[in-house]
Amino acid sequence: MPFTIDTARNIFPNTLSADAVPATIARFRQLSAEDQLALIWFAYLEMGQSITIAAPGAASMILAEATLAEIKGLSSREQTQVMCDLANNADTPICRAYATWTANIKLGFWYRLGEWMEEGLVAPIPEGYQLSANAAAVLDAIRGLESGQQITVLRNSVVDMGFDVNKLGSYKRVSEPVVAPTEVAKRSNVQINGVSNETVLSYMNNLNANDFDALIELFTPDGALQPPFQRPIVGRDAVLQFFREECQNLKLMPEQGVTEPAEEGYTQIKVTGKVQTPWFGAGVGMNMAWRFLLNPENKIFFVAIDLLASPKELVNLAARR
Ligand code: 45D
Repeated sequence: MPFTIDTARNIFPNTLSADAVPATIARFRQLSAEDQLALIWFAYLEMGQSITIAAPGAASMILAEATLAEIKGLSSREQTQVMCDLANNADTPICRAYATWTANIKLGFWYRLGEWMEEGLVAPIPEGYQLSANAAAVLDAIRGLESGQQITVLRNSVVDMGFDVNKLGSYKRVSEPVVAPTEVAKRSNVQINGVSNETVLSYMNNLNANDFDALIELFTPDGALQPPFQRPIVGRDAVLQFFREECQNLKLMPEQGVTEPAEEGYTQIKVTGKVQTPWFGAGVGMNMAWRFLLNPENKIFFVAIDLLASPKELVNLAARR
C-alpha cells in the first residue's frame, strides 16, 4: 500500500487552513471561567447583530431538557456556578451529562440558556462586567475573523466544555435521531469545475441528501475522514457514526477542483467551495477545501476537510509546494 493515513494527510500540502481558529481557542482556554462566559456572551451578542442563528431542532432540546429544567430551578448563584463548572471542565453530575452529548445538543443547550439569561430566568452576565485585558484582546481577535471562523470558534468553545469524555469510562452517547435521507427525486446534484470523478460527486450529493448509508459505501473499509482541526476518524464504523451524529442537514456547495494522479494508481483530488451549517443557513458561507485520496478502485482512502484561511484559498489548487 503506497499510502498510510499519516502520509495521506499531507496531500496538497500548501492548503492554508484557518490557523487563527485553534490559536484563538487556545488563548480563550487560558482565561478564567468568568471571563470565558462573559466573552462568549459579548461575542454572541455582537454576532447576533449581523447573523441570525436558527432555533435548534426539537430533538436536541428534548435530550437536554432534564438538565435545563434542573438549572432553571437553581438559585442565581448556583446557576452561575454550573456555567463556571462547565467552562472549567469540572467533575459534577451536570458536567458529566454534558460530556455525553453530541455537539448539536451542547449548542442547543447553550442556545436555550442564552435565551433564559436574556429573559432573566437564568443568572445573566453581571451588568457592566469588565473583561480582563487578556479576554478583551481575545474578543478583539474574534471580531477580526471572518464569520465562518467566528462561528467555528464559538462552536469549538462549547464543544470543549464539560467533563473530559476520556475520563468518563463507559457511557452512552446522547445523539439526535437520524433524519431520513432526502427522496431521490428531490436531490440536488453538484457540479464542480475541473472535477468529474463520480466518487467525489457522489460524496457531495449523498452528504447533501443525508444519505449516510450510501455515503459510507464510497469509503474503503480502513478509510478515514479528517474534520477541520481534528485528528482523522478511521474506519467505516467510526466515520458512519460521525456522519450520523454530526453531519445532518449540511449544505455543501463545492465550486472548483483539481484532479491529479498519485502513486500506484491512486488519485488525489482537491475541491474548494462553501459549506453552510443548519444553524446559520445561507447567512454564513464557510470557505472550505476537501482533499480526497482515492484508491485505484476509486474508493475514498482519505478525505480531509479544511476551513480555509481566507477566500483567496478558494482558488489555490496547486498540488505541490
Ligand atoms: O458560555 O464534507 C452564551 C464535516 C453565553 C463532514 C453561550 C463537514 C455563555 C464532512 C451566549 C449563552 C462535518 C467535517 C455560551 C463537511 C456561554 C464534510 C452560548 C463540515 C456558550 C463539509 C453560545 C462541516 C451559543 C462544517 C448558543 C464545517 C453558541 C460545519 C452557538 C460547521 C454557536 C459548523 C453555534 C459550525 C455555532 C457550526 C450554533 C461551525 C455553530 C457552528
